[in-house]
Amino acid sequence: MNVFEGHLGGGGLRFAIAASRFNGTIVERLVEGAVDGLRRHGVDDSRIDLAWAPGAFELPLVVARLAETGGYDAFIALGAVIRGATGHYDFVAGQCAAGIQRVQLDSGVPVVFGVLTTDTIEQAIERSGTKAGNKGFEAAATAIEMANLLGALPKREA
Ligand code: INI
Repeated sequence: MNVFEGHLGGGGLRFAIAASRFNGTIVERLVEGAVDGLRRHGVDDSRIDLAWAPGAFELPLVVARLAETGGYDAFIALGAVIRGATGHYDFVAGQCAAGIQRVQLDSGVPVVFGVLTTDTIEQAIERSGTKAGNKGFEAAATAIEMANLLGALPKREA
């Protein structure tokens, strides 16, 4: 039996984080968590790029453009879509998730969905470095695991 899995060593890998400025105080905490997660798994700072988009809706396009370069092993999309009083929520959250999935399937490069989708700002705060951990840190670990898993999976024969 052959078993394939991705280890959590990030040395030698290259990552880009795409983050959204909307709900920026929360997303900045997610970015800090993701960078901390990458560093603590052996990723050198020189191998981490960070791009800021206006909102979560724009994240898929930013990642798609970065993916065109062919220069990254995985992407981490970070944002915070908070239901609050806005009717925008379902459109922004749904299209962001669908777009990110599309980019990773089209590009063949992992794009981790580190976008908080919560009913309240309190729930978002809990997930960005307080009592429910930091989803940015978790996203970094997932990105490393997926990059290594794809590297380990069988390749198409030439
Ligand atoms: N963008 C977010 O990242 N989070 C939100 O909660 C949000 N809400 O609630 O509206 C939001 N809207 C902006 C959206 O992402 C786009 O930037 C905007 O619609 C322009 O395309």
